[in-house]
Amino acid sequence: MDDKKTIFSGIQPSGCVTIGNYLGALRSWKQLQDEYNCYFCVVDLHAITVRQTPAELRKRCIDLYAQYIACGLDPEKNVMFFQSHVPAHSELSWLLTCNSYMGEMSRMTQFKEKSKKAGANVGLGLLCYPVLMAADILLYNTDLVPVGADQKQHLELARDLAIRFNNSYSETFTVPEPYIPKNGARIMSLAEPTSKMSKSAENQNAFVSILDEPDVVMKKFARAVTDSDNKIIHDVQNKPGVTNLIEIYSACTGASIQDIENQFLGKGYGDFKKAVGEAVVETIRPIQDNFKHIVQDKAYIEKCFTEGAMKASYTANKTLAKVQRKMGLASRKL
Ligand code: AQP
Repeated sequence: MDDKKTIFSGIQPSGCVTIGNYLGALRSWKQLQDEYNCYFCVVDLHAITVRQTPAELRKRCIDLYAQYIACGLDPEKNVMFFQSHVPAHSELSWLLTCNSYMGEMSRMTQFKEKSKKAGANVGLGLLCYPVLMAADILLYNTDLVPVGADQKQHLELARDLAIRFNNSYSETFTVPEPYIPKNGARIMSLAEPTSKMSKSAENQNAFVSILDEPDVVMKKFARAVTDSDNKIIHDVQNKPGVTNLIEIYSACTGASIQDIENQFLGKGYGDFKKAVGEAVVETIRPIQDNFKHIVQDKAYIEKCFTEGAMKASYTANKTLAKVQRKMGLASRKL
């Protein structure tokens, strides 16, 4: 193997990729693929921590894989696969679960938030999900994990589990570091701009998917929640809606915040929302064109994810065997 560092990242097939996932994650992954050994996974086992409709999930998994390719990730350069096709993820997850504590799991902010929404019957998967995420990362001797602010706590847990295991059973895992992309934006909901944009939001106007038609994109931006003072100024505390639109515009056009404020000085929200919508439409247009072609070629997608799973399994099984041996399980002879 070469001396490139290893990166692991993934997206849940819990909906169509949003401009949040794209501008915050996928776009920067594309820039990493020449410099690093990258594992890009469709984390389907994470999506089932909340109940899914099977036929819809199956379609979303394939579509998400095609969206990875459409966004510029190259299956030849990267190892791209479905998490459930590499059983070592589930197996290592159990071994790590046996080295995890209830206290640390129930303290996770995302668990607290998602379990509130789940009501009386909180699924165990929601609690254990960060251990599965740790397994995803640790199987590949990952050096760096590109994460948004929302995932930092889970990465910290992966680091803790790696260090705990290394201390208990001798040096085994690489302890991963967070990778903060240079131009990674955090995109907020268009309906509730103090919460992040999520692909599984119930309100369809809260997010823009990378496959939304131009007229849908324009309508969603026209309806985006702002405020009443009609000034295009970046102010997270007092003007979260307008600030979010400025950041989206900046992420799509490359213009600085200062330049955007100057450009729209004296203009109203109507003009600005139209400009943001148009910038987003132009950003996602080439992805949509690519997607339309790729998604039709089922045989190509299948070949890519099968080869990806084979490559991933090779490294993952080596790590898993090491962990099983160190924990005292009898060597597998098949
Ligand atoms: N709004 C966002 N802004 C910037 N980055 C974001 N990411 C997600 N939302 C934003 C980044 O996308 C990657 C994959 O996320 P994920 O699908 O694994 O889970 P998530 O973070 O929970 O994304 P969603 O869209 O909010 O999914 P649901 O609705 O299922 O919970 C991560 O790198 C994340 O930081």
